[in-house]
Amino acid sequence: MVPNDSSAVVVSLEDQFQAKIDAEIRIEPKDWMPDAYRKTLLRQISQHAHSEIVGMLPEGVWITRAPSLKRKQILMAKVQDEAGHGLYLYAAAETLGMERDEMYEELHSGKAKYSSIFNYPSISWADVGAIGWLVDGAAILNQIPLCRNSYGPYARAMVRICKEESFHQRQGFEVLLVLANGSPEQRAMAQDAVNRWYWPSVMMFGPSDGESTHSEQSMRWKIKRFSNDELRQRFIDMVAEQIKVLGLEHPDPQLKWNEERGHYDFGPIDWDEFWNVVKGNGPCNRERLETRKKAWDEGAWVREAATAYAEKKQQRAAQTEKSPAKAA
Ligand code: BYC
Repeated sequence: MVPNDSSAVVVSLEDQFQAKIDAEIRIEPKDWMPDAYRKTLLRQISQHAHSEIVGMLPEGVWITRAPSLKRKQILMAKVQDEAGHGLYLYAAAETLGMERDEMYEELHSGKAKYSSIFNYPSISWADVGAIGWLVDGAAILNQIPLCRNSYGPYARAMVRICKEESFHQRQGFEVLLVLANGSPEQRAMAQDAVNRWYWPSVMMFGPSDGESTHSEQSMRWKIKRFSNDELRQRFIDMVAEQIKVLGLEHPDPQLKWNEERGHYDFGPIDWDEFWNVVKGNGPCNRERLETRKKAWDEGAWVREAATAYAEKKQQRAAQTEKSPAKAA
């Protein structure tokens, strides 16, 4: 029997959509997609874009205080890369039908989230090293699987982002390596930064699988390829080995290799701290949003000038088309 009610037609479209996902066929902007898929992607991609833009702030404050011209150049390039990542991601989110201004409005009003990690202060030069090594290191582990996510524009944006994150992690590690092998004060500074950034980086992967509201559906849609806890474990295993090269103490006294699991066991994660930061009560949440809003307000004249220039160019082009001889 041919289904004659519209809900049956939608169900069949959803089946076809899931079959495409299961066959690893990418979904492109003009393809049919369930509204919930579009909403989930918009939420995740816009949050990701906001994280890149807000993420420029903790390191950005060290550009003027970098210890040498070379360090300043490297840090400036890294922070600019993060701005670029934000722009690719906003562009990917726009393909799902939301205007960029609306996304900014959601960030500025506190409606949209961004990564919890950027609500911690960067109080010494060693923090630049710890952010590069730990935060970008966590980001790479989370983002490499995103290069294979089911939505074309998001997956393609992630390829370049991952290449750049890889350079970021190395520069952070190298900053810490120099400090860890420097004077006792420099070594202490490196240890202190690693102690402060380690647990917030472990939390970056999101709530544990049992508490993760979106994971199950996002894995079915192949937006996520691994669960929050799987990626977190990879990060813990990676850091446990790399910290040996730095010769610093591991911030988790309960960290222990588990032969049977083939992974490191680790101490308890302070989930109260995580949710407190996510809800807007971390050490720098208010400061970060105020800085972004101020940058938006103060940049109004640049947006107006760019719009006026684009209009003028369009008018000139239209005139040339109408009367080429006069325009020449
Ligand atoms: N912070 O169901 P769940 C960078 C929220 S920036 C805040 O597991 P999902 C860099 C989550 O949104 C890289 N909130 O969610 C830049 C959800 O709340 P809503 C940033 C978090 O989406 C500059 C609720 O908790 N990377 O690399 O399935 C300098 C339940 O969670 C967090 C990305 O954005 C958090 N950490 O999984 C240096 C990667 N975690 O939305 C470096 C893309 C969870 O229902 N995003 N929440 O209100 C993802 O991969 C996923 O969205 C997550 C969370 C793994 C983060």
